[in-house]
Amino acid sequence: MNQVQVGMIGYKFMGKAHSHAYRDLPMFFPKTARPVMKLICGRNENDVAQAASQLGWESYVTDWREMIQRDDIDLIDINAPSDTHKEIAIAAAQAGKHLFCEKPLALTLADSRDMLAAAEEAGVKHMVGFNYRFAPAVILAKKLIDEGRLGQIYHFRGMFLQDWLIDPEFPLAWRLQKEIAGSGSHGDLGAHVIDLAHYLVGDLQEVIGMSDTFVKERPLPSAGTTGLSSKGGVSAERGPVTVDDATLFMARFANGAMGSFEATRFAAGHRCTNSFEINGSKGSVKFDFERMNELQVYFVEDASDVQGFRRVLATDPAHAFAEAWWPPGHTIGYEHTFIHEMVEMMDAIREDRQPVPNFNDGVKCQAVLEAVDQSIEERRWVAISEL
Ligand code: SOE
Repeated sequence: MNQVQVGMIGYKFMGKAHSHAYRDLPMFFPKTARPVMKLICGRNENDVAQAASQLGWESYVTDWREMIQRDDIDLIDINAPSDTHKEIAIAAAQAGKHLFCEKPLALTLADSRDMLAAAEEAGVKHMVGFNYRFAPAVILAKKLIDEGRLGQIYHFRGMFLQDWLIDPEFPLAWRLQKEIAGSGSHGDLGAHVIDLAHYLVGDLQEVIGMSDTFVKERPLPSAGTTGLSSKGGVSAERGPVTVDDATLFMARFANGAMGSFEATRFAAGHRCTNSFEINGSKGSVKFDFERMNELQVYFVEDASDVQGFRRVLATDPAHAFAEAWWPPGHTIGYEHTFIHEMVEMMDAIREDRQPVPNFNDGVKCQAVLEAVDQSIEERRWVAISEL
C-alpha cells in the first residue's frame, strides 16, 4: 500500500500535532506510505470546518459513524478526549479500519482490553500515541541498554512534571474530570513515563503509590476555554475536581530493577519536564524532554581523569530518524516525535506488520495505572499480575 487515506477524529492540541505530522511526513520520509488527509471529524460544524481548512484536510464530517463507514478511509486516527476512544476504536475496527489512538488508550483496563480484542479480531493494525519513544535521544538510550553498554540495570527514575494547573482559578477542563479523562496527572503524564519504563527497562512486576488532589474545586469553564493555556473565561459556578493532581509510585521491574515514578501538573517552573535517569552496572543515561535532542551518558569504564556525564547530541546519521532531517547539530522539536510515530504507522501498514507501540503496550500501561490506583486505595503493594 503506497497511500493511506486517513480519517481523523479531534482537531485541537493533538489534532494539530497529528495533522502537522501527516503534512510533513511525505517531504522528509518519501520511501514510506503517503498519508492522505481525507476527512476530519468534530462535533461542532463551524469549528471543524475551520479546522479542516486550517490544518489541510480535504473535507469534514460531524459524525464519526459516517467516517468509519466510508470506503475511501483506511486509517482512523482518534485524538478526541479519552472517554470517546473505546466506542470509536471498536466500531472502526469492526468496519475494517486500521487504528491510531492517543494515550491513555481508554478509561479503564477492561475497556483497553476490549479495544485490543476488537482490533485483533478484525485483523487491523493498531497503534497507541506514546510519542516520546520517538525522540532520537530516547531511542539512543534504548540502543545502549539493548547492546548491554549500561550493563545490568539497577534503577529507573522517571518523572513528568508540568505546572499548568497551579493557578487555582484555572477552569475545570475535561482533563480534570474522571468520567472524561479516566484520571489526572497519572493517566495524562504518568502514562508516558510508564511507557518509557516499559520500552527502556522492561515489564513492571509490582507497584505501590500515593496521590493527592491539591485543588478540590475549580470554576466551570465557559465555552472555548478548554485548552492547557486557558486563563480567563470562567463562570462563577464551581465544580469538583475528580482526578489526581499528582501521583507518585515505586515499582519493582520483572528483571529486578527498582523504579520511582512521579507525575504532577503542580511543579512550579516545570513546563514539560518529561525526564528519566537509568543507572546500570556499566553506566548511566539521563534524558530531559526540555532538552530533547540531548542524552547525558556516563560510562564507568572511561579513564578516571575524564570521567563524567557527556552530552551526546542525537542529531548525527548514527541516530534514529536523524538522517532524514538536517545536518548534524541542527536540532528537532516536539512535533517531530509525532512525525516519527506516524512514519512507524505508515511503515507498518506498508510492510503488513503491527506497529510499535500498539494496543498491547496501551493495555500494559493501563494495567500499571490501575495497579497503582488499587495500591493507593488499599495502601499496599499490588502485583501487576493481580489485574
Ligand atoms: C497535557 O498535560 C499534555 O498535553 C499531555 O496530554 C500530553 O500527553 C503530553 O505529551 C504533554 O502534556
